[in-house]
Amino acid sequence: MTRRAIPAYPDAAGITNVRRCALFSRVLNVRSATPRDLLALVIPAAAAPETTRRDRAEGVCVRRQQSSAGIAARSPAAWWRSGGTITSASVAPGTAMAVEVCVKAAAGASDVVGDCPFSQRVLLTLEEKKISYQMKLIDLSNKPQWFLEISPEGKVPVINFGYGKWIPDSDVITQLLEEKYPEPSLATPPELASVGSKLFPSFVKFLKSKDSSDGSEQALVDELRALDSHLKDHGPYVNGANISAVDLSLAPKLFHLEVALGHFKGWVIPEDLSHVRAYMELLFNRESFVKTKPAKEHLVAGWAPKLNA
Ligand SMILES: N[C@@H](CCC(=O)N[C@@H](CS)C(=O)NCC(=O)O)C(=O)O
Repeated sequence: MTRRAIPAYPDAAGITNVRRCALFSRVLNVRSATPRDLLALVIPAAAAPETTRRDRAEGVCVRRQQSSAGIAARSPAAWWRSGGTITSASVAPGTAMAVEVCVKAAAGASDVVGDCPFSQRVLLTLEEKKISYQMKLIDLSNKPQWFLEISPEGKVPVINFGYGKWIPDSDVITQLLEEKYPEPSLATPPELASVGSKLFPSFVKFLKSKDSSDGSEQALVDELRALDSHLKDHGPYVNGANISAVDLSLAPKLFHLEVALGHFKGWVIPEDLSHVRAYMELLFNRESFVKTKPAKEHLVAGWAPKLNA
């Protein structure tokens, strides 16, 4: 099928082409609307009522140009080739637009989630806020062209709130989720937002280290000890009784730390760091975590090539 851009045309409703494509894509559950998709969506109402049953079910109203020749008399393809245009599209009030999120697929198993802590952080936030979403798994070793178009840096996670614009970066995404879906609140007080922020780089340095005297193990233990001490005074979560955004950022990283260091170095978190250990157990047993975590073997497979790089 040849893909063709939706033609520019005057739009009384002032809806941009980007938004219109997003609407069609949403209705059709496809990445981007194609001529055929549009025809399938727009034309079925042979008697030319302006909305199709599917449009109405989805709360999307598509209006066709009432062209001189009369759409009903033409085949959809002929209509499109002759430059048939869609004059406006709008979303009915109250229509919930689907949230779509692209996350990393497991290496060698493109139908399950992979080992990206940033992707899992976003999934955790969606789960904890009980936002329904469509997950798209991206094989980062073989990125599809459509993915590179929506994520030019080729990175996951990226999210789309239903209006066609794809937004990258887990920091930005989780902040937007908090703004758009304030309940339940996952806001972390600013003074606690950086608790544990050096854990991940310290873990990666130690994991990759081939020199046992380079201090990387001690640096990691120091970071864990600082977190332990914070949790001892303020726990069980970083902000006390309730989970918040900073915990959802730390949870996947601590999971990577535990699984990867256990596998590659036979290393475990020192026993005296009991608050960190209890914290991890609490996080890893949450329904949201169980639902979004990568399998241990995929996590290990994801790290293996990086250790020999
Ligand atoms: N700062 C970004 C980091 C995202 C990131 O580095 N994602 C990795 C996967 S975990 C990625 O997409 N890498 C591209 C690649 O491997 O080709 C965020 O927080 O979302």
